[in-house]
Amino acid sequence: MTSSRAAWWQSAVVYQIYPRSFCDASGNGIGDLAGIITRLDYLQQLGVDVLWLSPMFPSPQDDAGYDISDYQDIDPVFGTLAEFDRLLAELHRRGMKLVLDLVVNHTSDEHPWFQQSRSGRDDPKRDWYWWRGPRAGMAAGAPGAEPTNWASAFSGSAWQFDEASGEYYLHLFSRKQPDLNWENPQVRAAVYEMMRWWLARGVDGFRMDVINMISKDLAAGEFMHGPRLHEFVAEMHREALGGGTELLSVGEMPGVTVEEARLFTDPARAELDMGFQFEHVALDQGASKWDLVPLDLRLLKASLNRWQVGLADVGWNSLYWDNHDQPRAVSRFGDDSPEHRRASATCLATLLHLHRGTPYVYQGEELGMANTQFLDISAYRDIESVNYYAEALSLGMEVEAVLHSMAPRSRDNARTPMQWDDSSHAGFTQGIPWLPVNPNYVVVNAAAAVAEPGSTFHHFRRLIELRHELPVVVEGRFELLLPEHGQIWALTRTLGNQLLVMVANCSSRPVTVPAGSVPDVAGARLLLSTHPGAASRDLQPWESRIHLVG
Ligand code: TEU
Repeated sequence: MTSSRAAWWQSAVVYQIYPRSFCDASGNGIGDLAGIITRLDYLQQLGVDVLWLSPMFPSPQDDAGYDISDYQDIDPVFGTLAEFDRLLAELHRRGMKLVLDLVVNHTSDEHPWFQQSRSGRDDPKRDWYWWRGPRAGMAAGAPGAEPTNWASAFSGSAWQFDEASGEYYLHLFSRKQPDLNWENPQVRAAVYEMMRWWLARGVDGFRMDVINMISKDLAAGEFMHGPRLHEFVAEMHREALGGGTELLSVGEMPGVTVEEARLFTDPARAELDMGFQFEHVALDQGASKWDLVPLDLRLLKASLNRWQVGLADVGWNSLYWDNHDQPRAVSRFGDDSPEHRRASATCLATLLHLHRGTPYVYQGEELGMANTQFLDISAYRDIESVNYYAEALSLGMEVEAVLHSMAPRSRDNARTPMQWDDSSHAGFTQGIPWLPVNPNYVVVNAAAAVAEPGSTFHHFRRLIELRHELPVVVEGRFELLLPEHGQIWALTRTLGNQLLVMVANCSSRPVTVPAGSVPDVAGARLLLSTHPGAASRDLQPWESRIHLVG
């Protein structure tokens, strides 16, 4: 129960399903909606409130479904609209909600809108996308004649030359993902109409893909946070979200600052409920995600603290380690060795879920699923990785060095099939999985975790219960303790006369909490711990404890 002040999604936990890799009922090796339906009791047992479904719309799958060719249907590989309706009904029957992935910064180049736009300079839909001629004084199609020097997130130029018209179209991601021109009111109206169509079908909100890219300023060289961004998002809220206060809207915003996030999530501005920021998932990289940099725990603590302080009085945080774009948290921020995998996965969950904001659990995170093994480039499927490999080799980098930097960062780490049990292919499919299952499935799987009371699964379940039971977890004022400690992550949450104290050893070495550095919890109620002996100041590797005082 939470006080009436808190919106329902502030005490909710969201579970992200990447449908391609969750559960395959058809036996074709690709996850599907029917497979998801068979696993809803598992999710209900975990206790999550909302399902965020990554795109299941018709798509050529150039970017694993984030290249949509029809916003109002289901790709046959995932099922049918009737199966979608059944999934939605089964979720609602269990008191759970469904949030769709809204990818409207761009469409697939196979979407009819783009097919028309590309058909000729005079087509009425030409201006639904960003078309520009060559740079002044250069021949169309000549090297370096692209309208701007923008690079695609998936390597190469962000401009694709179209021979037929002698113009270029913008694609911040793959060349099969042309950017929609949100300056055009017809584009915005079509998006809002589509959103209302899904809301009328009963969905409960949207996760908005790269929503901070929809306003661009080519003259200023800006493709993020353009001059009309808040205008567009506020208009979207009015036209497609303002209807129900029960709806959840979360915007994915690479590069967003705390100041910007305050504007987006200030309820008085009626824009978004919350946003995904990327500061903490960029601390272990240099010039690019492939430039590996050791992670200093103090920087990670300071980053999450900056967002806690920044949104303490207005707005709301999303809390995440993992999603379909990020490597597995236990491998990246924890220790995925057989000795420490479970404890570190549990420790990371404890400290994340005790921050102020809405936690997001990515499929398999509740099991401590880890990064997989890539032996060579043929093991990769993700366009971002495959394109990077080709680009790096074309620049003369050594194959071994490129594969070394790819293995821990590739998005494919998050896209290996969900590990259900220790049967073949981890019970994900009766066919051949589209991406091999992590070989550790024989030990790391849902069946074993659910059966074992002290498993990571049951720890996540207990963390979710605490959020549902204690307003101090949802609303309590956050304070980071021991900011400079290189192993201990300690924090308090305060609400009225209740003080919640969490300490965690974020290392694979024992550590002792410095005397007097955290509130005395002698006689306090131990809410959750991962190791016996929660009274001493000694913490075992990856040990976490939560006490409630008062
Ligand atoms: O991701 C946007 C984004 O910033 C990612 O490209 C991220 O920076 C990168 O994957 C880190 O490796 C969204 C979707 O989540 C992603 O799956 C899509 O590929 C992308 O937009 C284009 O739709």
